[in-house]
Amino acid sequence: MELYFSPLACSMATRIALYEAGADAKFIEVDPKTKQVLADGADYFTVNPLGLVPAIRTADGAIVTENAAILQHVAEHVWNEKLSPDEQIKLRQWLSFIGTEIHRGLLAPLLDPKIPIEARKYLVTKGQSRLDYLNRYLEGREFVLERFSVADAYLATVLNWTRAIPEIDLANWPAVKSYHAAMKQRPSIAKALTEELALYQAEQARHKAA
Ligand SMILES: N[C@@H](CCC(=O)N[C@@H](CS)C(=O)NCC(=O)O)C(=O)O
Repeated sequence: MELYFSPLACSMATRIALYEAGADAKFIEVDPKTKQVLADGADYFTVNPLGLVPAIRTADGAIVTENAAILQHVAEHVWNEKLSPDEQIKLRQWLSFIGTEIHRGLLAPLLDPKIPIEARKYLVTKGQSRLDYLNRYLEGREFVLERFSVADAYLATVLNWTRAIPEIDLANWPAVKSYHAAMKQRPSIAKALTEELALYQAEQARHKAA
């Protein structure tokens, strides 16, 4: 399998999921500004016409985009996970919640330096109810489902961005904060974070020099 990623982006969730399985994978870095594959300058729009990471090339050569689809593919075909119908529904529900309410609906726009101040205020206010809901759900839980799943890989990845968003202080949501702290100790997540942080710093230096 090949994973197209950018450092510390949501694509890190798939890296974590692949590390969890000890899977053989090729990681292909995409520069988020130029949309070129770093190694050879290839045009990433030919892989994903939206220019968004992640994308994977499966063992059969198919390109799959969208976090929720990719993560479920990895769970089914790389982890060979057999979920009960109830667990499957829960997994889909949580992947959708993380993807729409937390990732795209709240944190990603707050990381965009071009967001107008009024939109920023609006999102921070609206986001409280999503984080309150997540906090209530995570109280007394170790994982999103009953055991570690690709939903944890995704949630841990996006919560990591709160470090760069002053208005979203996880201390206000203690269950979310302790969940995230525990996730960061998990070997697959710690390894992904360390590696991608170094790549992110290199990316920033490259952009500065350009
Ligand atoms: N709906 C997409 C969203 C993916 C996404 O937001 N990717 C971000 C990185 S976290 C990205 O590539 N942003 C670059 C851009 O917006 O041009 C999914 O779930 O995969």
